[in-house]
Amino acid sequence: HQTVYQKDYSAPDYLVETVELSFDLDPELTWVASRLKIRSNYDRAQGLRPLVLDGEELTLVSLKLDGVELEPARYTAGDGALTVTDPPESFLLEVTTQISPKANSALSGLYASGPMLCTQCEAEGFRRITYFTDRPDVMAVYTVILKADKGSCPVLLANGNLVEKGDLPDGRHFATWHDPFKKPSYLFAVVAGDLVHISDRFTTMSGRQVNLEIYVEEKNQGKCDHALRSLIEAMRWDEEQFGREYDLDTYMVVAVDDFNMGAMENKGLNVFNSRYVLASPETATDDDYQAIEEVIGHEYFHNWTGNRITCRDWFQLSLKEGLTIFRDQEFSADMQSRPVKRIADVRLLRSSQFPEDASPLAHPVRPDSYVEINNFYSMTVYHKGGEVIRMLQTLLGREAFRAGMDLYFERHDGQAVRVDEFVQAMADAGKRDLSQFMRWYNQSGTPVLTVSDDFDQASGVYTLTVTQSCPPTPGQAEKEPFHIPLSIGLLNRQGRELPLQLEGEKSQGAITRVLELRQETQSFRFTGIASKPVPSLLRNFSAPVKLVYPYSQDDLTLLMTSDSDPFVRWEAGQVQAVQVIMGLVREIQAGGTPTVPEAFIGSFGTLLTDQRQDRAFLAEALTLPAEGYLAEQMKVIDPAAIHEARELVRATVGERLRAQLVGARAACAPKSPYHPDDGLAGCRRLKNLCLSYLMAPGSREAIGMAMEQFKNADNMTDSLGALATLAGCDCPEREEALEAFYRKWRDDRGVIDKWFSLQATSRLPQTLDRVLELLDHPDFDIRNPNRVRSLVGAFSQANQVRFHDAEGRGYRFLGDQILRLNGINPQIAARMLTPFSRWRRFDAGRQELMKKELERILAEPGLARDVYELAAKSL
Ligand code: B3K
Ligand code: ZN
Repeated sequence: HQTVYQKDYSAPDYLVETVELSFDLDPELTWVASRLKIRSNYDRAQGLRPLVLDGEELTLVSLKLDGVELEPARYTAGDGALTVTDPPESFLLEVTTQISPKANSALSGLYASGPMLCTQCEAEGFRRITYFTDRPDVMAVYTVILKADKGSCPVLLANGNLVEKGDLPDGRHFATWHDPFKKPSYLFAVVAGDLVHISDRFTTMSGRQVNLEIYVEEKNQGKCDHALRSLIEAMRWDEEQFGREYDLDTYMVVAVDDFNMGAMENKGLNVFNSRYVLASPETATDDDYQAIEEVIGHEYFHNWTGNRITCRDWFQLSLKEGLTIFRDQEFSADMQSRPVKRIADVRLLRSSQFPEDASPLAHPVRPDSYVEINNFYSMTVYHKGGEVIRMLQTLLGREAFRAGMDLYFERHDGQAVRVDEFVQAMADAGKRDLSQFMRWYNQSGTPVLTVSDDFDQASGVYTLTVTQSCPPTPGQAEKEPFHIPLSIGLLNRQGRELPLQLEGEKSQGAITRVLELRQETQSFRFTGIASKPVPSLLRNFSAPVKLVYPYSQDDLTLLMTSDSDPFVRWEAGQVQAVQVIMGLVREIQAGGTPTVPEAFIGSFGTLLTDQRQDRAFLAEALTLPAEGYLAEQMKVIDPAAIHEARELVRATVGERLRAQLVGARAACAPKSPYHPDDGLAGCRRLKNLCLSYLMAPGSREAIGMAMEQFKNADNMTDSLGALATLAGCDCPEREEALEAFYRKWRDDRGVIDKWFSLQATSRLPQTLDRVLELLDHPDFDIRNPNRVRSLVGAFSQANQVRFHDAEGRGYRFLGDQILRLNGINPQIAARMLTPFSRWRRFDAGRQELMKKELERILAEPGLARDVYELAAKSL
């Protein structure tokens, strides 16, 4: 397997101007005829270069150059490429190939999903459809003719605008589509099948009418309203916030059941994993509704950040992904509670990206090399990439940031560019030197900020000293200092915010300021301070870093109750909880009898009964740090002790604060029937959180409450909230509820996915046995990525204590499944490998066992590139 390096980039030798594709669609055997207008893009005086087109899993039927069948001596086909040895300066190439959609279990290229055929081309799937220069800097105008059986495939869709459709002999029909915008091949899409659609219209800011259409299988017609509403919200938001207007007459979204990731932003024809489209109150939770809004927004925003301006090469992936993540985060923040959204995003970053950045798979936001590009659609490229954009906004201020965005669109519309062009637009608009800031794109690892302070009573000067460091990561032993925005405030002991005046400044300062760190160590002297303040650091999580400051319990309580920044208020509570749980872990490891400190129960109770706080925020504040996040705090991870300690806290809270929890739960009981947009999602979250605390000690009374909620729920949020607690409870009601749930929902794929994951994430000791049984369940399907994620993924990534079984049975299970998936769907197989990449963080016994699995995987003959790369780099 070959490594591709960023430094080896060179411009394409040949450009394709127009593409005409004709598909004779059939699940067993599809014919693809392509006509490419090609011209050279290099200095022919320096010697002639061959035309090399990418192609995989294709059967070549015929090949013509300027209308003449090409002699065998003038080309070679095979080994991933079609090479034409001596093409003229510009010419027409006609290639006919055959492909087999039904045999395509990798779900890349053209494949069958239920009653339809659909495509996935990013990153390199187009070459599995036809021979092409399958790289994002070759942009062309496409015309596509689709022909298929009219009975089984009444709907025929491709990018752009419908030009013509009509009937053909033998019960077949055709449709012709034309996309006027130049695009890279990865944005190409085709869908054909027996589908219905719901539609609406949107009038853009300049008064153009756009048809919005969502295509689904007929049985799902009633589950599209939320996706359609979200699309309209997203279109309006992008006009208002960024002045971006949609550019085609139609915007189509298709929901498919078999999909490797969340969704795909193909020009004018998004293809979505059905879990990010379909929703009804009975079948979707509040979280599902939110995720749909987010992903619909994300793919829509790509139309400008990704499609109109795309990436020059795949090393620049974060150019579109980091930026679009940032845009979808901002969109969601505007649609719901901004602080709660920020907290959720930070939770995700810390629980998934920080561990990646500390693992053998750590890579910069802009990687230097890859073996398989699909492995780099990572938390780092996406979510750390999003934080990098957010830091630019924090450094420049909202106004200059917006001006930078405008400048970027103005300069580069229609181009394939690098991250450098984006940052340059920001630097120019903000009149700033961002050269040091580029290190965020080129250096991997999570920086650590160590803060110390000093107060001088006599002069009234408070000094904050910040030291930055970054641990070594693969290929990067030493790091240069980053340019970091550190947003801070200062509170006096009464919880009042102090004006921040740096030494030498005349005017009175604001109460929040962004300090800019550029050196390894920097000091900031604040004047006019009467007594030693408590620093409120990293407000709104202004940079993706770890912060070290020796907060006392009193400091944390003050920040929790008084800080003006909601993120810092939340974080202070999390730091307190981490300290408490880690204390218990140490006691457990020492063989003692741990008890939860009174003070912690006390402050938990105060928060629980605090009427001033917004319910959604309260639910976040009362949620204990996840086992995975706690693991990050340990030098050598002890999954059993972490689980025991965290459960002890939950059970103690459940017992000691029973009355308050019952009260808070009752106060959140709905007074009207469920509606996803009723603004009560935070209330439901808090209610279900209270139930889970009440269930932690496992009392009969609590089980009764859970069963009652399960039976009477009029929506999936409440039903699943109750069922999740029951799935974790060793009681007869557990089977009863799981069984009833299954019988009720057996025909709904999305809900059955939830049923699989609930069981896979149960902390009960017999979970692995149950997971093994579920592998043989008639509804388990190793070819369906959602099902694999809901069982294999959920168990290995969201059930730390059971996956890390000390005997290694969890590891063996995962190793088996990865090897099974390797031959079916390499992308999904590779995704499942993540838990093994963290093997060095555990004790010697577990290390040995995980290493053995990685070695077993690497020894497999015919290992896919995707799996090989991750397994090899992990070892
Ligand atoms: N751009 C796609 C991801 C494609 C992943 C290819 N392995 C979805 C998105 O980020 O919007
Ligand atoms: Zn994206």
